[in-house]
Amino acid sequence: MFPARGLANAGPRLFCEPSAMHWQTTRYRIDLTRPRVMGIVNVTPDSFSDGGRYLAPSDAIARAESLVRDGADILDLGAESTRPGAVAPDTAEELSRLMPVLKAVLDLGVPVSVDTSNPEVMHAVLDAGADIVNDVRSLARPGALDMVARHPSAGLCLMHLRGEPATMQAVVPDYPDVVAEVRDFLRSRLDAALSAGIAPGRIVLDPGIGFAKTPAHNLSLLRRQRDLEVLGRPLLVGWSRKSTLGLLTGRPAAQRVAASVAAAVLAVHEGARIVRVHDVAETVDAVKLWTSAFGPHAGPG
Ligand code: HH2
Repeated sequence: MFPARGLANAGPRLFCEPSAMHWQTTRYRIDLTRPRVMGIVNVTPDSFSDGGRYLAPSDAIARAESLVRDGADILDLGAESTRPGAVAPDTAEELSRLMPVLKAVLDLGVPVSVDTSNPEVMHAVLDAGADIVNDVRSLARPGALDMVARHPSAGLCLMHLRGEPATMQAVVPDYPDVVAEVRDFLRSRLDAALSAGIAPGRIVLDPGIGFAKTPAHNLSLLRRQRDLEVLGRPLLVGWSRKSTLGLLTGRPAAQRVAASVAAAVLAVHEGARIVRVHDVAETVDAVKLWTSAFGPHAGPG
């Protein structure tokens, strides 16, 4: 299980000069000195913004190929919608959605993340060569922590969530200080991962925009995003098409591109190293502007 993979497979795009800031994943050591764009592929019937569009493997693979052409640095495949009220697939269903797509997109030359909370699914996708486990439940399910810890190098994203996605917005979430709660939660999940033997360089952290949070909470997390830097790990942030942007603009999910791109750039400006997005081409262009002005090779003055 989990053959060790050399880093020689890594595509040149993600292999820049050595630097202090990297994300170790199964096949790739991702340089985070410039911000990275993670493109979303939802192999689901019910995702909040694109449910049903990529449920057929051929459609999901074509979507992944098009996101890579658009400049995605990382792909994130998900087979369970976290939309409130969504019905979770069982293990067999989640795997039958994921595996044909995963096997094909592993050849696209970019790291492939799988968005799952199910330890049996983690086992299967890591065995098949997935580079990253992205778990919105922060490896809370029994066996999940050990499953990732057993792998020698897979990357891991731990995200803040209170409760369960299906019911998280049923009561208005209430935090005395949302940023402090997110920070403390992520610190405790980071500690659990480190104690299980997962090397720190494999881990990135995510404040969980829209997960059991009001628009005001999400905006506080953007304004004070730098408070999370004390955790010492890179931040991955996902604002793409989320309902806070709908509330602010009055637009349905498919028309939130401009707000999503603006949120991604603001998150990068406040220190995010990876942004998880649906609209890759637009975000890549915007992040290029940010990188030219503020990135490691930006001019003086
Ligand atoms: N958001 C969603 C799903 N997974 N993972 C991380 N790390 N961060 C996020 O913000 C995040 C996530 C929800 O977005 P989407 O995948 O488009 O919708 P759905 O869960 O309905 O498939």
